[in-house]
Formats: sequence, C-alpha cells, structure tokens
Amino acid sequence: MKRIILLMTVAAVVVVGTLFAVSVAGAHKHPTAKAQKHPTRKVLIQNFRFKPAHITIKRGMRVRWINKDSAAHTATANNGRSFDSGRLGKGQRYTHTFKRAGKKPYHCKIHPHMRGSVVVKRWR
Ligand SMILES: [Cu+2]
Repeated sequence: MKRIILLMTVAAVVVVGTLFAVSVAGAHKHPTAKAQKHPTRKVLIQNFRFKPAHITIKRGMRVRWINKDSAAHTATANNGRSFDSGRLGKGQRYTHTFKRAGKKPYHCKIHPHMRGSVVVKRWR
C-alpha cells in the first residue's frame, strides 16, 4: 500500500515537473529517486506479532521494526549476532541494514513464541 502511494507520488511529481519544465528549467529533478534505491521496509510489532512476520528484501535494504504494543519486545536474530534491537518500549523503533544475502530468522527475546524472518536476496 505504501509502495503504491509512493509510486503515485512519484508519478504526480513527474507530471507536475513536466508541466512546469519551461518555467522552472534547470530545477527539474527527481528527489525521490535516491530514496527509492535503498528503501526501508517496515515491520510493525503489534498484538505480540511481527507484521508481516516474513519479508523478502534486496541486499543493502533496511528493515525498521516499530513496537506498537504497550509491552516491550525485541527483534533478535536467532543466531544471536546478526542483529538485536534490544528492549523496545512502546513506540520505539530499531533499524538494521542487511548487507549479506540469506535467510535471517529472528524472535522476540521476551516472548520467544514471537517469530519472524527476513530473506535477503542478492538481486531483485
Ligand atoms: Cu515480545
């Protein structure tokens, strides 16, 4: 959904930019192009679940976990070293950049039944 809104925004920027290209010659740029190259995927922590629990991203992308619960949670790699958010209170967030391809299962240290995974692909 976010992606569609972003694409629509980009389309709108391009259309508006084209319409005003004559009057603002030289200032016609695509400010969102850079941001799109390494987008951030959001994973909400809500009702003692990771939402979505399983995501696939490209290498170099970031994942941002946001705790929407009143209870504290963590996003901790099962291998114990790839990434660990530490204790996230209500509204707190943690961002990690995934530089290596592979499947990265993770869990919440406080509630071990909470599980998720990030699959990092080399290419699209
Ligand atoms: Cu938890």
